[in-house]
Amino acid sequence: MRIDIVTIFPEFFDVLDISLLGKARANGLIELGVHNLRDFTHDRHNTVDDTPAGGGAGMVMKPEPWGEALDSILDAGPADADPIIIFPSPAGVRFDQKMARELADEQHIVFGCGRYEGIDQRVFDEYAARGRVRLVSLGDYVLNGGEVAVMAMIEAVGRLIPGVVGNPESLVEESHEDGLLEYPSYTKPAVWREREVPPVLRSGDHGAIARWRHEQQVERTRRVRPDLLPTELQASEG
Ligand code: 6GU
Repeated sequence: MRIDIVTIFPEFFDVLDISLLGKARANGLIELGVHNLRDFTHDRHNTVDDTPAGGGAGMVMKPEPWGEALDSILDAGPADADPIIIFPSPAGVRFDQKMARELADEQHIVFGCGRYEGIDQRVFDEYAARGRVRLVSLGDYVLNGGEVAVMAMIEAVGRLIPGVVGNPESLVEESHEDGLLEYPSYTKPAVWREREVPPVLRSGDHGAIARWRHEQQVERTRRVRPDLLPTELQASEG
């Protein structure tokens, strides 16, 4: 997969050199390009923002640098990859595990990190007319810019690309993969500060362990995220 990021803070993404994603880049599973939006300006001050049309507080990102940056990335991208452009925005559709799975199948993702009060609407309209554009939000709160959100999305998507996570089985039993939150995990010692590992987990009875874990998943989901419960599990089990 090819990932391009447009940002006024390219250093933000230096951490993608390390950890699982860094290894995936070294292995060639992920190809990453980080582009400084200011490199696509032509004035002495590398201006990327201007006052809002119609007045109001804050500044809006100018369309011209965005157009030049995105054109150059799309022209240089893999041939017939049908790129998808994602603009992180609190006004976007909610990012979730389903979207992460869908994005893991893409060949070329371009992330456009906005700052200030946003990007001139014509940038979205221009690229939506030419291809696939999505505004995507992490949740119902406001970040100063898209960089942290893009980092989260890259991590969620990157680990789903085949070969990135060493043991693919570790991907299936985690929160959100089956629509429920994950069950609690324990390791040795059997007793720590008088707190015991639940005896069923030491029973060797794989059927009982699987049932216990499922019950824990349902109970935890009902307690902290009842909105996630499938309807057949929503009635109390008594
Ligand atoms: Cl994707 N961007 C910004 N700026 N704020 C957010 C967000 C994204 N998701 C939640 N808050």
